[in-house]
Amino acid sequence: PATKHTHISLLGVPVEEGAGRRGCTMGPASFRTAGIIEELQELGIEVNDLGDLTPEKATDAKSSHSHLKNLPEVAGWTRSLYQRAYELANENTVPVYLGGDHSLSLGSVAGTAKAAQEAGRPLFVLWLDAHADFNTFATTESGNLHGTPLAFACGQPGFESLLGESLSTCVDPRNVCIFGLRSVDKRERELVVSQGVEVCDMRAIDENGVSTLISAFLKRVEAANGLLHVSLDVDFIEPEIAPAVGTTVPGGATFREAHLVMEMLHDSGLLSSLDLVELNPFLDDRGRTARLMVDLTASLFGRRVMDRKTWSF
Ligand code: Z70
Ligand code: MN
Ligand code: MN
Ligand code: MN
Repeated sequence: PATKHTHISLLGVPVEEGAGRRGCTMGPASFRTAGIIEELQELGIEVNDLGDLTPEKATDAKSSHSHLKNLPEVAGWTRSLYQRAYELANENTVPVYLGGDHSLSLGSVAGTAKAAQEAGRPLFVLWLDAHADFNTFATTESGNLHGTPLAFACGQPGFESLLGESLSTCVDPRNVCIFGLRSVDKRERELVVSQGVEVCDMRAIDENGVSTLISAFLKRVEAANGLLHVSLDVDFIEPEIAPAVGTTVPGGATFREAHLVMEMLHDSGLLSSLDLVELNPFLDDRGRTARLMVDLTASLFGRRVMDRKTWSF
């Protein structure tokens, strides 16, 4: 039985300092230009645009790992969003965080996890991404903090300077599913495996199809009475159809696979919060990636061609 998402809150998080190249700061504006508000309203949903977040100053954020890029800036965004996501998780709304690069999720997942813990429900995270984003300050080779949010959320050590304190609530790595993986660093891969994260790489998707894999994950969420945070990185999708992303990896999800994932998420009624990240409008081709991301979001919130019927052959 599909839950009616009758209220959505949009929050722009124009962070770009976590990525290796500039441009994601224009993401929230591009989502709005591509019609995200109107397309969701069209589905009968009440949409509240909260505008764009302002980052805190976090000049105290320092690390002995000197290759980390823009740590004080990313820490400022993280602290601001951590607080805001915590508040929104306690409201009767589905927050949609418009990125911004994937370092946005350092704040959105942590704040959501804190609220879930207080509500006495486990938080599940579906990470739709070509990458694992499970590097720590010690393992990152690039120093780009958008490669770290899942490790932070799952309580890996060494992130204290981000919040200025340790994370009080972590996500159980066994409740995380990385879906669409096709690029992972060596030490990052070891961490993902040792932490028991569920990984559906592209081979698993080719062999089983998205439907079987997503169903199995959603069943686990439902059985645990869990809350579900979905983090959609543009690079989950095949770059030929979604070029507006800094780190393209060939062999991504097709148009139809991506929509099917969204439709299944909608029908499950389990979604409680969403990140739309890594859209770099500076690299887009006449807005096509922004429009695709808006269309996928509409599928996630109930747009469909026909009402679903059960086939009996
Ligand atoms: C690599 C790193 C990454 C997104 C690239 C890549 C990480 N593992 N994440 N694009 N969204 O730099 O840590
Ligand atoms: Mn709902
Ligand atoms: Mn990512
Ligand atoms: Mn990625």
